[in-house]
Amino acid sequence: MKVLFLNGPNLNLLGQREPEVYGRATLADIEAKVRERASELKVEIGFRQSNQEGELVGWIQEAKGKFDVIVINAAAYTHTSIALRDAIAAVGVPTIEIHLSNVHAREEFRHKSLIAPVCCGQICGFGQKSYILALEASVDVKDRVK
Ligand code: CA2
Repeated sequence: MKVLFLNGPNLNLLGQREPEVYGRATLADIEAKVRERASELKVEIGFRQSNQEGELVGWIQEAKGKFDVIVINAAAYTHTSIALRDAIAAVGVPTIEIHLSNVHAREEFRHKSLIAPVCCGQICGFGQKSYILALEASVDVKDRVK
């Protein structure tokens, strides 16, 4: 089984600023934790980050036939991107939306996710554990037909 983790804009800055919101772990630290748990679960992992919406769209399209599940922290594009939503809907790969912070307890503009309706579910508010919870959930959603 193969799971593709996609990370959106500014997540490459994790660990450097706003530790009270996003924690002190860097994205590389999170990737290492995900890989550790994935090897216990015997899951293969792809782990990528981009600040470009189009690059994320490309990776979602390429995931078809190569990955069983996509886990995406689309960061700010969660709240703005019809392109990401359309790509997730088009490829039919079961997709889990994740966030480090509890977006529903923050500013109102973060309450709306354009990708949530085309995802299997959303995990938010658990810091880096959101990534591990999504990995564990991936095992259950992998055979879902979209
Ligand atoms: O909580 C999350 O994981 C978010 O996806 C993070 C996004 C935010 O726009 C979403 O509403 C919720 C922001 C990622 C930016 O990360 C930074 C990391 C360090 C310093 C500044 C920004």
